[in-house]
Amino acid sequence: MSYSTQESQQKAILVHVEFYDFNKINSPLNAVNEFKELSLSSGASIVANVTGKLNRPNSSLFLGKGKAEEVRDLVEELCAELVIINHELSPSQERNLETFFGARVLDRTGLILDIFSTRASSHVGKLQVELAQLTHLSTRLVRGWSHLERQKGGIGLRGPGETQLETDRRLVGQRIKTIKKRLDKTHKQKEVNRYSRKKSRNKLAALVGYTNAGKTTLFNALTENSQYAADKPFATLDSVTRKNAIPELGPILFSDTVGFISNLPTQLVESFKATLDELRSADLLVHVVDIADQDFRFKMDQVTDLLSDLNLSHIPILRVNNKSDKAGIIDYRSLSKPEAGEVWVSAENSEGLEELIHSINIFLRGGLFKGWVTLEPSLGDLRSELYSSRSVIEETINNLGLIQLSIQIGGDELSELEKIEGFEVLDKEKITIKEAI
Ligand SMILES: Nc1nc2c(ncn2[C@@H]2O[C@H](COP(=O)(O)OP(=O)(O)OP(=O)(O)O)[C@@H](O)[C@H]2O)c(=O)[nH]1
Ligand SMILES: [Mg+2]
Repeated sequence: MSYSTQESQQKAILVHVEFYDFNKINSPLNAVNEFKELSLSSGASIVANVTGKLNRPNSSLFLGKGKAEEVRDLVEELCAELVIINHELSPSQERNLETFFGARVLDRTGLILDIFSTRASSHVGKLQVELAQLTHLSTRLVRGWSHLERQKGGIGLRGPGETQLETDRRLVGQRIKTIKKRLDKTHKQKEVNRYSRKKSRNKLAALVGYTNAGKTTLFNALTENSQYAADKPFATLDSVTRKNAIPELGPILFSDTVGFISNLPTQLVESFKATLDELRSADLLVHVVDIADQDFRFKMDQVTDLLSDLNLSHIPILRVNNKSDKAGIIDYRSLSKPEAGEVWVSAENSEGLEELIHSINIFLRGGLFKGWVTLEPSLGDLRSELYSSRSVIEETINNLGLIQLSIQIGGDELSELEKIEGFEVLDKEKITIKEAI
């Protein structure tokens, strides 16, 4: 894995603590590794890893006295500039630790926000991250940064941090208001877009999942796009929606979006309202799981919990076990159960996608049908619509002079069409994706 090196990488000590009491049965095996990846992603140069076990957080230093002293000694010995703690700290714990260590302290929330700030590229994405960072900062503005290298920027001080730390709370409050107003505006625009989509009868399938599961790789395979996919956390920040590139799927749009992570900072969830609203309007959620990851069960549960926190549990969900190639499962495609909404794929090799497409057709369109229909001459508009939704296979004129079409279409759409006067179904049969054209 390679990460871009910064001009001056900050020497950082990583601290990860496990709690005896708080450990759930289903906890990640590789939490330390994920923490390392996140820290490397932010451009830190890791000089030491400290782990420990605690009964409960210490109210003033978060860490136990002994552990805090161990870290302080390492800071001195290794000339570390930054201590990153893989947990959420209260503003006072962060402040106390900074004084105790004589080095800057960043908690998990600050770390994730920092990565987001380096990844945001769209206007809305940047505003969303800025809002989250300012909300996080506004509770921490009292601390004395003067002895620390705030001028340099650096991890956790990028984005608005560099300038906004100079200002007082009142200004931060004003900026938060302005951003919220701007986001509201884009939010309204998105609502208009959603309305037009509903009117055009396009269905929306949103790809969701833990960060690095392969959502963007799958999105690219399904839409023939080339969005940025990479082996690092939070490669995607801005959501994109595109038409699918598969004729058998008809009028279905796919949305690729930001990945989830355990203990996602609440500021981020709130700030990313616009992105998450995209999910709210989805007709189907496609949960992409990295089946080759030893923590896949834990990560799946995290995603399911977050979806339920976001009140999205009512949307039908389909599970895609991705990276089946990497997991070394032989003949994984035969494990797919499209009717039950679980398929095994390799997005990277575009394998198993037929079963996925079949499953999406079942869930979103009431299955796929093929048959002959006739249209009265007055239904010219409907004929064009069928062409533009890529439903028509063949066209003839019958001996009564009526347009006769061979179509391939979703069951739900066909039921709607059957209600139209002048549209007559001559024969129809349910088909699987393998029988589709
Ligand atoms: N072996 C293998 N690697 C895959 C597969 N799908 C994706 N990958 C790799 O996994 C890494 C992450 O893929 P992305 O598509 O960026 O993942 P993502 O879910 O969009 O990640 P974020 O946007 O960061 O949340 C990339 O290095 C991909 O090449 C797969 O089916 N098999
Ligand atoms: Mg992505």
